[in-house]
Amino acid sequence: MSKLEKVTEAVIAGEVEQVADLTQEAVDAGEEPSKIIKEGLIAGMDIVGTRFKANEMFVPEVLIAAKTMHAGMEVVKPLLTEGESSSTGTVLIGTVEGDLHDIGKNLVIMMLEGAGFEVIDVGIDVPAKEFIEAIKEHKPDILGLSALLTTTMPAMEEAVAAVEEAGLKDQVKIMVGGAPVSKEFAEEIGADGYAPDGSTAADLAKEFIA
Ligand code: B1M
Repeated sequence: MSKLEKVTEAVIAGEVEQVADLTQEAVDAGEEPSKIIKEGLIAGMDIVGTRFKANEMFVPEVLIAAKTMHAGMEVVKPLLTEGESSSTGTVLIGTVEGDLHDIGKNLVIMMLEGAGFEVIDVGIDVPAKEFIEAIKEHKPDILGLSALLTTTMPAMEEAVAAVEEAGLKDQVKIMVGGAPVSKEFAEEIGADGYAPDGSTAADLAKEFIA
């Protein structure tokens, strides 16, 4: 089994203590941090997602796997940001109202930070008015909205509409993402862009700033 496969297996098995050592071993072996994230840690969470869907894994195991993935991320995260001397721009990001999922959002944050962005994380279950208050306070270049449930996609639309109503649309670019979200939906609700994953989100954020 390769070092990255061991990382993947540790995430699936919820080996919180082991994952940090295995991730460090992959780092020491010269694996690229982004490759460790994508082909080790995220790969594990992808399998967990598939098994959860097939009722082969259940909520407590999924939560432990997520915690395990985070423990591995803690090892790689400082390496991602290494060498980035100045901030590329500021992204304010949160999961929309009614939605408690944050694993994907946190991955997007890591990729954004890795690309040199300063990230303000406003958390989960964030109502539109809180996004507006936070935009006024922090004046980010980009607003990132995450939704993992089809039932919370309307809240994403409400957040975009609230930005327009508050007259802030010229000040921030809006990027949306999350499993049920699509490019078409992003266009429909008036967002400036859609990213299917963390690395695309970082690329899109760079395009917005350029
Ligand atoms: Co929930 N859940 N969940 N869940 N959960 C899903 C999303 C689901 C698809 C599972 C299923 O039934 N097959 C389903 C949604 C169905 C739907 O709406 N179509 C679902 C459901 C139904 C629910 C509950 C309603 C279950 C219940 O209670 N009956 C409940 C809802 C709670 C709520 O939010 N109000 C619920 C609860 C939970 C847990 C708390 C147990 C846990 C969340 C823990 C946490 O986040 N802290 C959980 C989890 C873990 C999942 C699955 C298994 C995994 C999600 C995940 O973390 N994926 C998920 C099934 C699945 O995805 N296969 C599922 C890994 C992550 C890396 O991917 O989040 O997609 P993802 O993020 C990606 C991209 O989407 C993208 O980049 C990320 C990195 O590559 N991305 C962005 C995300 N945000 C972005 C923002 C961007 C750009 C890209 O720009 C700003």
